[in-house]
Amino acid sequence: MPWDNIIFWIIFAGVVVCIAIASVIIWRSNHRELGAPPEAPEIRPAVAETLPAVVEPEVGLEVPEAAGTRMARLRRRLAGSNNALARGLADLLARDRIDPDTWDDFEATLISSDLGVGPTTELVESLRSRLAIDGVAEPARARAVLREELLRLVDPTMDRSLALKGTGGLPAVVLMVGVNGTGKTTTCGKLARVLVAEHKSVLLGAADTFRAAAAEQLATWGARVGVETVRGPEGADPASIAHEAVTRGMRDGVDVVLVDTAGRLHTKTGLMDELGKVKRVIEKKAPVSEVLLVLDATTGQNGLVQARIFRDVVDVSGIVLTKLDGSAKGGIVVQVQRELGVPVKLIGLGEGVDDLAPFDAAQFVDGLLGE
Ligand SMILES: Nc1nc2c(ncn2[C@@H]2O[C@H](COP(=O)(O)OP(=O)(O)OP(=O)(O)O)[C@@H](O)[C@H]2O)c(=O)[nH]1
Ligand SMILES: [Mg+2]
Repeated sequence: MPWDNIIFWIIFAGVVVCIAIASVIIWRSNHRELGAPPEAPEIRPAVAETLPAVVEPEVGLEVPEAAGTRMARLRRRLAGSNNALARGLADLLARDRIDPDTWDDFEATLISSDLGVGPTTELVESLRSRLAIDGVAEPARARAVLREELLRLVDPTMDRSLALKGTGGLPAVVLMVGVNGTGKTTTCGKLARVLVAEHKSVLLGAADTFRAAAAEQLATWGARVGVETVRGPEGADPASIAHEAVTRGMRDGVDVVLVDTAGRLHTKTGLMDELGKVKRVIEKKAPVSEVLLVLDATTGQNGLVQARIFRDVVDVSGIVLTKLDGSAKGGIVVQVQRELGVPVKLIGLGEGVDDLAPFDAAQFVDGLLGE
């Protein structure tokens, strides 16, 4: 009996062990088929090493949109934003015969787009005489005539290049001026981005010391494009911040110093004097290459009054016309250029980082004509 029992238990134990071993083997092979990694610690460091390279672009500097696609997008937006004017032009072009009422409507459309009474009268008169001679039976011909006349008003002969080469090894200094909320700080940021993309070294100067948030806003733009910002405490003398920025720019050998200033009403003589002082103080260190007056395209005629006073105080060298994306008043380009004798050099077509474009007369007119 004992021997029988012992043999039985030995066989039983053997069977149990075999079943257990077989189970483990089957479980492990199934587990591998499901894709769970076997113990392979050597793979983990490799994965860990590649991780930051993948994440880096998300936290790194932004890469500007390619110039071609940017211009195409901005042209579309410009065409869309000048709907009223484009519709008026299309309406005119669609007719076989233009009666006096149509001319009146067309004139009203041009004036409401802020082209101004003088340029509107000029345009209508030259169109009337040219179309009377040529006839409007051929819409493509009428369109070409209209394009020519509009282009002449916008004046493609003006030099719209930005002076961004400093003289005698000094940085170029750009001073951004204008009334409140026109888009000065945003334009500084967008312009810095364009310049960085062109491999220029840039320094920002926060000479808007009215609000602490103003310097913060500029510094945030700077951080986005990898550019340093010189800033001072709230209430500091804006001229001394501008001076400090240019001094630092000279010391560091940067190509361009962009100086943002506080928005100020052109009617406040104290603030306008302060702006004059900012410019004079900078000029003790380096010539100011560009004084850009930032005008909001949606403010219409009031922009012209501002423009005259700013021109007298700081000798404006170029206009930046912002918010053209939300405005059917593209005609202001013509008026402001005539009024000041200064070209529109840049246009803002949105709040996005890439929504700044050099002004191009032909593209602008094609935008108006809805091309
Ligand atoms: N739609 C549109 N909005 C713009 C454009 N440019 C600037 N803005 C917006 O206008 C507002 C004012 O812009 P800022 O750059 O702060 O204007 P600012 O002239 O520096 O203002 P102050 O410093 O207060 O005088 C912001 O909300 C900008 O996003 C543009 O071209 N199109
Ligand atoms: Mg500002």
